[in-house]
Amino acid sequence: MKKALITGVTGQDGSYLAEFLLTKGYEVFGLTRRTSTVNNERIKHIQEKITLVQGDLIDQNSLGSALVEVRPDEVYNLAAQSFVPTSWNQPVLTGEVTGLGVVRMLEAVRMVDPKIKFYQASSSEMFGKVVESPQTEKTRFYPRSPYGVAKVYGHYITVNYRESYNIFACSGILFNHESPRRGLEFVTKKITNTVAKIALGSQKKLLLGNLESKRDWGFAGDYVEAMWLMLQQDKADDYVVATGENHSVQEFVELAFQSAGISDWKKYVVVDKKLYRPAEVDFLVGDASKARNKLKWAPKVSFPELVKMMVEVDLKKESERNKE
Ligand code: NAP
Ligand code: G4F
Repeated sequence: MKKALITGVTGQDGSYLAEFLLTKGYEVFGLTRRTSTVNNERIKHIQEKITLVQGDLIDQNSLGSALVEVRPDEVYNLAAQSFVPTSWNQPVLTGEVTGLGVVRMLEAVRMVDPKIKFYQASSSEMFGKVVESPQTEKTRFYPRSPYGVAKVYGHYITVNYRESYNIFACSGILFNHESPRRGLEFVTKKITNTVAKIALGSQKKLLLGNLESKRDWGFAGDYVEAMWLMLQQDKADDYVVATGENHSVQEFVELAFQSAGISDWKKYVVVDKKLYRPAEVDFLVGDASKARNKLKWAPKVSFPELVKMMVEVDLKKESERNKE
């Protein structure tokens, strides 16, 4: 039985990856940090099947201890301060966790067992103000936020540990991926959650920032399979994971309202300039040909299916809440 340690197991991707690895017969361990209230909402349905180990990406010793305790075959480093706007408010924390956290985990791997396979959750935010479209593994990075800058460090230190120490370390450059488990502050979940409230009469307006920016949105459940496939190859490498399609925030809004049976979305949406970012990433679209050819990976859930899935779950949750 293979063992995997997932950092960020309480997050959106961590929860889908843990489920996926269980179906593959893995013994799954998740690294969690101490919090004053329990924060296991996304993994409570599988909590009896996985083992939680305490640790924090800011604390080097806790990472080494976790590896000594678990002795994993594979480490998936998904933990991060992952919300872009927060990275302007807390740039140093973001650098510590999202950037230096990666080298702390890699150092722990190098010290405890350099044969451990390592996956780093890199991001399309590294492309930022894109220099070409679509973006591939070879596209030059131009990050636009402290988060993007920290992810560039995480990416290159992963490549460097592969080249310096021959560690099987892969960087997955994932474009935006969403799901009903997405954090409430991200635009997709904010939209579907508010649309559900508007449809059921408990909220009147949806406040948003830039409606024109475009993203290549996929389904998180599809993307975790690509993470695993990277670590099953003969050679460690870096891969773009994306759908190859992009849509504006406004298109997401329109479809979400439609999915809830509301045709006149403009009546409800208010643009608030305070939600604009100091530097925006206007346009992202990925070319995942390498992942398609080498990993035989392809996304399964389409953009309209994703929006519909998120709205339906939020409508159900909201109507249950209203009954309480
Ligand atoms: P998420 O839902 O925000 O989850 C982040 C996870 O990191 C949570 O489990 C969080 O724990 C944990 N964490 C934060 N700080 C930590 C620390 N100091 N020590 C240990 N754990 C810590 O993010 P996600 O959407 O699942 O994304 C997973 C990874 O992929 C992140 O690295 C993100 O930057 C990257 N990524 C995401 C996307 C996307 O579209 N979702 C695209 C590209 C890359 P708590 O629950 O305790 O807060
Ligand atoms: O949903 P977002 O906050 O995601 P963003 O910034 O693209 O970052 C996400 O994807 C990255 C991959 O490219 C990950 F690495 C990162 O961890 C995270 O998961 O914003 C998407 C777009 C932006 O252009 C933003 O300006 O939506 C626009 N937007 C418009 N109104 C809004 C809002 N974003 C948020 N969060 N809230 C708004 O009200």
